Amino acid sequence: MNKCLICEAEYQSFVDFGEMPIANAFAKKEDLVDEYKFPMKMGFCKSCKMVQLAEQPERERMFHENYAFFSSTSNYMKEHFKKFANSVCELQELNERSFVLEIGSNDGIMMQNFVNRNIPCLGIEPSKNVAKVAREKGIEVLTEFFDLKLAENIITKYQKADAILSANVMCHIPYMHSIYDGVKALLKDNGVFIFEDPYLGEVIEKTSFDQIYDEHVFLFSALSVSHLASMHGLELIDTEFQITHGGSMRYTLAHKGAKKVSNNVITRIKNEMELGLHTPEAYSNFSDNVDKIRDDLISLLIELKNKGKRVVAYGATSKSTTVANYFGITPDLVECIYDTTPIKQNKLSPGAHIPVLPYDQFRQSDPDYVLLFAWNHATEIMKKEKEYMANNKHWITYIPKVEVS
Ligand code: DWN
Ligand code: SAH
Repeated sequence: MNKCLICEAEYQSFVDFGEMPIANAFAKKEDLVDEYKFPMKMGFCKSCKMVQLAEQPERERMFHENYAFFSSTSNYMKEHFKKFANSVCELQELNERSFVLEIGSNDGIMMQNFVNRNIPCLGIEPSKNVAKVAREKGIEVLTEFFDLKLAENIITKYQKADAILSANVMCHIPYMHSIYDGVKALLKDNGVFIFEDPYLGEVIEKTSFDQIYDEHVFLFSALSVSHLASMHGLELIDTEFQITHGGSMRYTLAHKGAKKVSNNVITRIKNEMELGLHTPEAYSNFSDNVDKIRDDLISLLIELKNKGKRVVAYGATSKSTTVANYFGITPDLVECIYDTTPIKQNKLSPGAHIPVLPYDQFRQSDPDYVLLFAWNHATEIMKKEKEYMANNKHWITYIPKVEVS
């Protein structure tokens, strides 16, 4: 039995991936001594409806001065965050006297849009290397972990916020009560807290099990977010589905009673209840569904190897650490992974030790098959590679099922 991070009730896990490495711990061969691993299991708390990791490595092991994920590697995501920022400007009628805060601002992909519009803003980003890139774009960043204590310091040194934003960060933080207390203290009376994260409903429906890795301690739903908000005098007032990261949800919260609750919150929760996301039954087949994808993909890779076909991978994602390690994909099945991120290149992938090579070499590699680890960017990547792949090469994808195209 595990103890819920939100309500402290006991709950059981529904999927067990065994020992997993840190998803972004790309390393040189000589540095691969005593690779850190932790037992990765995900469970569902019946009491507060939160889906969560039973155990998570300490935060400094994951977020530090060599953090390997830089948000601006996707042009689509740059556009996405520009639209996100514009929608906040409109919703809150922001101007030069407003104040916007982003929790987990990474390389400034979202904040740069506020800077461009002369709207005062502050990023919070504990990973120093990515924060440095944001600062070079003229964005003010505090290189600290956000929590209640930091929120109190920000109120003293700056001002309360018209909007607190966060994308793909809330689901990384186990100490949610300190975060929500901090947000509650920092928000102006009419302020909004808007965050988005991979959506539980999509993960269950598509069996996108690779959204589960060390950094992702929670998979949220409107059900679990509305409950958590109500524990802190906040209220879920809007939800909006996003296609990013394989299916995400944007949640808007405000002080309780301060703003009108949109009808779609009620519809969303009703829909989640119809899907049964509030009951253990919704999670009972998940593990078997993952194993079916594993069996199909491994059979395909072995068959291709036996036929003498060359398979490489595309995108050294955090998600691929779960896929490669749980499925047992080794370099004899997939030669290498091509990726545009310099800090990952010429290193080995965590646990599975597949070489990561600079993307520039992809076009000369001439493989027969390309396993798309960055499946969430399929539209952007497949468009970019259309001509090259037309030359008798095939994509392999595996969410929601194994497909060759
Ligand atoms: O939640 C998180 C999300 C926002 O980003 C973090 N915990 C970590 C990270 O997860 P991820 O590593 O699974 O994210 P992506 O965006 O799926 O990673 C894409 C990878 O593929 C990057 O390493 C960049 C690379 N890439 C590429 O080589 N060529 C990406 C694109 C779009 C490309 O064209
Ligand atoms: N918002 C970006 C980055 C997501 S990656 C995007 O959507 O692309 C997750 C980020 O959260 C990392 O940059 C990590 O350093 C940051 N992070 C983790 N814990 C945090 C905390 N307690 N406070 C602020 N940022 C945090």
